[in-house]
Amino acid sequence: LSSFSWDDPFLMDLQLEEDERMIRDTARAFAEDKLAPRVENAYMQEETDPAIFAEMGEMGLLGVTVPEQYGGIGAGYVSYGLVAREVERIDSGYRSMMSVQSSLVMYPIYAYGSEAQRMKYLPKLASGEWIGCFGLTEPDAGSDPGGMKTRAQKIDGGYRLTGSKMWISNSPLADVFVVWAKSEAHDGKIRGFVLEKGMKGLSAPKIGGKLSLRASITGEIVMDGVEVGEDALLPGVEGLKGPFGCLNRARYGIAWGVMGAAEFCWMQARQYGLDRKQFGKPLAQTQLFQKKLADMQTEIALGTQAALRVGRLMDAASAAPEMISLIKRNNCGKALDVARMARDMHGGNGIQVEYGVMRHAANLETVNTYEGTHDVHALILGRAQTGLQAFV
Ligand code: TGC
Ligand code: FAD
Repeated sequence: LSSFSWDDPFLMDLQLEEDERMIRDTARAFAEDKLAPRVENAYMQEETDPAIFAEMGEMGLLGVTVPEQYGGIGAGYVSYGLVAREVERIDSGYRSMMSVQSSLVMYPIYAYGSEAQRMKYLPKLASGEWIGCFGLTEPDAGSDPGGMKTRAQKIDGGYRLTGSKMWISNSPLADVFVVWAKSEAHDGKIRGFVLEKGMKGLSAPKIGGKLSLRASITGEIVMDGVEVGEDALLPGVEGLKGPFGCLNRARYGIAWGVMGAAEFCWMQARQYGLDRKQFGKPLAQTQLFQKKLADMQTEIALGTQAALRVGRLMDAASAAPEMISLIKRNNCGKALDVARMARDMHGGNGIQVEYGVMRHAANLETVNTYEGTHDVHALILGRAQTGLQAFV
């Protein structure tokens, strides 16, 4: 038997290909150099620096799975997951910015768009020159997106869109809006449209006052009779499987990303326990502290290993959506537990911004809720094993 690597219990490093390690290391260096120095201020001031998109684009971190001819780097889903983990190690909000752009804006344009749409949008989204957002959720349709009210009415040469979207990451900064609407010309089926900043009737006010994900801007999308041409319709998909096809990718990335946030909290808690003495000995020398560290290590090791397994299956085109529900739900819930535990293990210091653990815990509340809540993913898994639909 070989010796144990406490910080890489199942030797994840050895399970990665050389190019995957390189992409991971690039993402880690970028996250440490460019994102870490900004995050405290961004979080405290609730400010998002739009320059981050171009900086990510320059490093090839936007749309990593998109082929090179459209500006991506044509890498696999394991690489995409590794990027998410490194970015979210700094902040879930930064990973949110990256994953919306990659999985929820570039992916649908690539997978469902015309060649003209791909050529027009993908290179500028990959470079970060353009910022994208994805509008599915509405004020009265969150877990149940099929209940959306946004309508696309047929007009001469195109469509008129009316409705409003709520809780949309990146929207106040966005140049490109992928929105989902029920289209009268397609028997009321859900279709995707690509809108652009500056269109008459389109606005995206910021939602302020968030106590979570404060480094990532969130807004509404208001469509007051926005008129678009036929070329705004995504021709390749109809029905809820359109947005869900994108969400499969983004949820998978989240399963990796939250493990990065959890690892940060675990490392911080371990170091704090080694440095801080109470009752004449390091906190890390107490049984309760060590039990918490063991729980963190175990959940993170199992969660990352499961994410890698699903990533390999995605790269082999053999992953099922339910597998993604399982890892999105489990890894978010476990990361939230780890972050809350790390906050507690820091005592009073745990509430201070400079230790980072409470910021991560607060962020993970959102991540546990968006892209399908913890309970909604339980219902997806419950349906898969009973054949019984519990949503309605
Ligand atoms: P249901 O009857 O189950 O399915 C309707 C149609 O959709 C298809 N489908 C899928 N296709 C591909 N992948 C999946 N994962 C799919 N899930 C469903 C299904 O086959 C069917 O197709 P067809 O052709 O037969 O019509 O739909 P339902 O209305 O009963 O939905 C149930 C439920 C709860 C599972 C679903 O609505 C759900 O997942 N709700 C959660 C909503 C959600 O995830 N919203 C995310 C909004 S975007 C976001 O949060 C971005 S944050 C990003 C960031 O900042 O990082
Ligand atoms: P609800 O659906 O009202 O759920 C409230 C509670 O009820 C939850 O606990 C839920 O689990 C539970 N519940 C719901 N239905 C059932 C049921 N059938 N059985 C049992 N329990 C149930 N959306 C986008 O489209 N694009 C984005 O970019 C985006 N970014 C976001 C960024 C942030 C910061 C946040 C907070 C949200 C974002 N969202 C985005 C929206 C997000 O996806 C929704 O908030 C999420 O899907 C939940 O919907 P809801 O908030 O309407 O909650």
